[in-house]
Amino acid sequence: MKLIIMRKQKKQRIIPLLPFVAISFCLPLSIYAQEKQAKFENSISKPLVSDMFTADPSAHVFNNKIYIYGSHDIETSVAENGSGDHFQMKDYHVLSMDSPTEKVTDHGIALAVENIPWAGKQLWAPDAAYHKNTYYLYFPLKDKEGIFRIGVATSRRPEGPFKAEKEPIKGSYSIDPAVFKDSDGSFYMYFGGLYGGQLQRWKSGVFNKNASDKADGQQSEEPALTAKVAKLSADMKQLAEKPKDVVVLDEKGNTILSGDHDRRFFEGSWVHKYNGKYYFSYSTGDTHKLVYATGDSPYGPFTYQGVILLPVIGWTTHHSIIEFQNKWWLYYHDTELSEGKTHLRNIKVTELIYNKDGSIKTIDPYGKK
Ligand code: FUB
Repeated sequence: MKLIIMRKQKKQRIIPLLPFVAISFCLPLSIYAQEKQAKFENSISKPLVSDMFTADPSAHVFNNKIYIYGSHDIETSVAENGSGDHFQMKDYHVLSMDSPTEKVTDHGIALAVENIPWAGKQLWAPDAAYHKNTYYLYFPLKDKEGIFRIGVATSRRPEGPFKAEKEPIKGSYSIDPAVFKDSDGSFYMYFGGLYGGQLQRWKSGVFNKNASDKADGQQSEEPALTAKVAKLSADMKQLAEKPKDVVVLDEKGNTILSGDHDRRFFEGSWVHKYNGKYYFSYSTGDTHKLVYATGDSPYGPFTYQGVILLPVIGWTTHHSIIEFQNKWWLYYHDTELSEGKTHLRNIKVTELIYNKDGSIKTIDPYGKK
């Protein structure tokens, strides 16, 4: 009898506990959702475009207007993985603004994957440049073998439409081209990205199709794999030299190591010049920061300085920096419109402020008071 009562009590104790167990499994999720919502409410800026998903904004000032060359994110049935296979973008739209605070004009499709003769799939973060009456759109795309290459397309107008060259840029690989025009008129292309961006597969100089996408392919004490830089040819359609490493040093002059995920290069290069110094900025990928390093030459070496933008909600972070009417602006993205879907992002803009010593004030994307 005693035994039966005890069993009954145990059962009763378990049954009332069930809802609490269920709630506590759901709780972390709903707390996370609430935290996310609260962060978005505290956003320092709102999505610039809300009728489509946009990302990876490369902003430029052409003819006194701001033109934004970025990714056009889309829904996909491809599952999310560490190689970024769910980023299945198929075209680019060029956007323009009369000033960073005014409304955005969407100029429609500027280039689509079906119009690129060498295309496989996945149009990732592009950039653009202007030289001698022609606008150049540089874009990463997997070729028919699934290897990321960088292509170039041209137009007489900043908003396109752009016509792609028949072949990718010779000797190009990996992702995220960023083209910088120096004060002497030379153009440099920076590129590269880890994991799905395939940079670690090129470690030996040739593509290693068996290397893993999920790791840097490096020991943590080795110098980190880093972005590449090469001067562009006079016709803007080729690399004029073999790409060199963009070396980032720490405060003691040592190369940043592969294990230093808070500071090592991951993807999303951008270069701008301020008071005669070259600023190389990039995403740290799996630690989700935008950081920068400064140097005295477009080739570097660059010395790590600090964080420009704290992590946004979403996995990727990607930016550009421009000067417009004597103020500096940071274009970036987060996932406010899709409430956190990593591959459905929206571009934003906020002012970038320098301290007197040329350092950049760190921005908290959700730091609205
Ligand atoms: O948009 C696809 C990829 O995500 C870009 O190429 C990376 O920079 C990251 O933002």
